[in-house]
Amino acid sequence: MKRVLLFILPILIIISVVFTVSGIVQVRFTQDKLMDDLKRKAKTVNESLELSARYILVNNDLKSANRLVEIFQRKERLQGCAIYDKDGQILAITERFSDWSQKDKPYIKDMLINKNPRGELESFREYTVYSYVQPVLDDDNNVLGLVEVLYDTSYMFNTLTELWKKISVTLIILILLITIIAFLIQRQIFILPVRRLTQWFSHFQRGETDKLRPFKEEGEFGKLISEVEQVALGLRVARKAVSDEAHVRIQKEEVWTEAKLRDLIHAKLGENAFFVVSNREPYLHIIDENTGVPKCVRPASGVVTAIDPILRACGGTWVAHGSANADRQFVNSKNKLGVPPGEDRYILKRVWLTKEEEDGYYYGFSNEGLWPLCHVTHTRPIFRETDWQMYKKVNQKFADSILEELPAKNPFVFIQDYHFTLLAKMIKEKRPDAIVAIFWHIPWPNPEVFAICPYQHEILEGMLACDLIGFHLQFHCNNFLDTANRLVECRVDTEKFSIVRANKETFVRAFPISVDGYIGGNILKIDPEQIKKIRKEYNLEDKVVALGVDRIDYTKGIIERIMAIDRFLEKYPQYRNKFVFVQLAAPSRTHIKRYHELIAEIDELVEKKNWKYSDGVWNPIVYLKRHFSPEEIVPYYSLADLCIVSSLHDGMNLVAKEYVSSKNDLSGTLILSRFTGASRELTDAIQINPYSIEEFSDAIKFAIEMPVEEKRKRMENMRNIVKENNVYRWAGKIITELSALKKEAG
Ligand code: ADQ
Repeated sequence: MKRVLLFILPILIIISVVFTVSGIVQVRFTQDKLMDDLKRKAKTVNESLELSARYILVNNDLKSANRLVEIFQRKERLQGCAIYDKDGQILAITERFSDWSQKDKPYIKDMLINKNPRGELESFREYTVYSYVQPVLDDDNNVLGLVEVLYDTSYMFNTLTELWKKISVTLIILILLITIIAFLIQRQIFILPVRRLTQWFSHFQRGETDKLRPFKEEGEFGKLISEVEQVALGLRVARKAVSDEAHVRIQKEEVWTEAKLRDLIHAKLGENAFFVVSNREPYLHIIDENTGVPKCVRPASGVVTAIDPILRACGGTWVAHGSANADRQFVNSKNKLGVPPGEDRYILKRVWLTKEEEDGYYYGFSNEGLWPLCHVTHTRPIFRETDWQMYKKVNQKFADSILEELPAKNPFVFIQDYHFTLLAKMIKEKRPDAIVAIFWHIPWPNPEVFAICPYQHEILEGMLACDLIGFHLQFHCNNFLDTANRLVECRVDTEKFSIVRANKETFVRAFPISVDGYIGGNILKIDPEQIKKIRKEYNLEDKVVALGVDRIDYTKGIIERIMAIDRFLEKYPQYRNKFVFVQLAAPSRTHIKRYHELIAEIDELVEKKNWKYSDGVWNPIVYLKRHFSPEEIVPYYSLADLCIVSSLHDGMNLVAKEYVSSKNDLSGTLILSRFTGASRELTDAIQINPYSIEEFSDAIKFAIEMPVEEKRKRMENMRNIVKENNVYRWAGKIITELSALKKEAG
């Protein structure tokens, strides 16, 4: 539209200028012509009056003078006439024109002397009149008097106004016609072919290759189309080749690597990459408070830590909430961008939410309702009807955004977490052919606890639209099966570990998540200078360093950790001045009251304990409350003699696995809460009950004093487990399971 206007605007301006100029000329010409006519007519009338006037003036016949002016005023358009005597005094004048006698008329005096006729426009009352005056002479050429005729000129003004109107109407019609014709032409030669090309490309993108018809266009546009067709053909051939090669390679490789996962996805999912949906986006664009320049940040989130390497490996599209303040600056017209920035390994599609939507769906229902419901940490879940309505609305918004992207064949949608329990159903309603899986990153409670939720049926119904539901632990799978069995009408098959409801079978499986096991990988190129710098900055030289790395969340047991450290220093004073606990803590969900209170509670506790033990130089706790990039966290893992993970309840806990992965030199000890999913795999960690402060504080002493050989042995065992069960294996198992479902469905 804008482009058409840009094109036709100069044409319209030129036409309007030409029309206006020619209009002015035409009006001038008409005006002159009308004036000439009037002058001629006035002169003729005046001449015909002259004879009678001479008689009247010679005889000074006032009565005849009055009759004469009366007769003439009835003539067409003659407004009036007047007869003057030889002194310039009016003898007779048309009655409705009697005011004329009061008008100052200097030309009368002049005319009595110079005896020349005169025709001019004169203003009278609110009009303009044409006055033609002629002297009446006797035979000796002496002035007997004057005769003046007066014409109303308003008809001329009306005629010229009419003319302007006609010119303007013609101009408007012309402008309209040109605009309509320009639109029609541009639609025919530009919009329609571009629309066809866009549709053609969108079918190609969605893999609807049977709908692709070659189309012919002439000229430059035809050349463009032919180039696009060549690129598309090249892409299809390349995709097919990649998929075939992947099939071959996958048979050969044994250990799960990024490359093996990539091959598996290409081989199993065919031409179309897969779709991931989560609330948290893997890359945020945030305006730096100090510089005012936007920067890209990876959020502190277990889901992001796990899923990002998978999409980096295999490409695809990740749909997530665009929540950061500079996010809109970096997307294209379809709200997409290539990530990681500069590498463009996969597509991130951002979904925008209003403040109200984010408040109800994310802070409200997801994090004040479902999060505490699923974590047994004695924080009361809050369910508000308004939050639930927003949660449904946002699930629908995401469903619409995903449906727009789904290819014609083989769509695989992999949903992340408790924010999207209704999404599978919404997607399946429109695309029953799509294979949909959800991974539940947090624990699933027992049926009695879940039954608290007022929306339990809708949530279960929404989740049971999935083909596959994944949990970290078999224990959570069992809880889910029990919950479905008790709360909805369904058949639970304990052999196949599936749930059948309304003829739809949903498989439930445990897939313990992990990290990318960057054991020996690039990220671990640690700069010893960096470690030295940190030690110096926080006075860690010659100290035993314990580390905690968490989002600030009441499930992570940060308060219990500080209490245990306090007890440890109380019980074992020999460690005072020799032990420092460093806590990296990223504030999260800060709009929720409970989180707000927790942040204040931790601040106060750290302050109190440091005050209790500090000798002026040494502080037992270094509390670094901010977000760290993965590269910034690695040196801390590296220098820490022990890492403390004390979650009160945690689906898995990736910090434990990250710490183990980073310990290339087999140093370090892991203290791990029994209530984390990770504790099932990392049995060589020192396992604790974080609620038992006594046991916890003893575990710290035990970890420090453990013989080096035992530490190395335990670390080696844990590293082998994490190396083998890395996140590529996790994703590989899910993809294999999904593609088996696809075969069954197909
Ligand atoms: P989270 O509750 O987010 O994940 P977790 O698994 O511990 O918890 O992962 C946290 C991630 O954030 C880690 O990668 C860690 O390095 C990072 N992180 C922690 N503190 C940080 C800081 N201060 N700055 C920057 N990054 C920081 C949810 C579930 C878990 C489950 C994961 C994955 O609650 O149980 O393990 O999903 O499924």
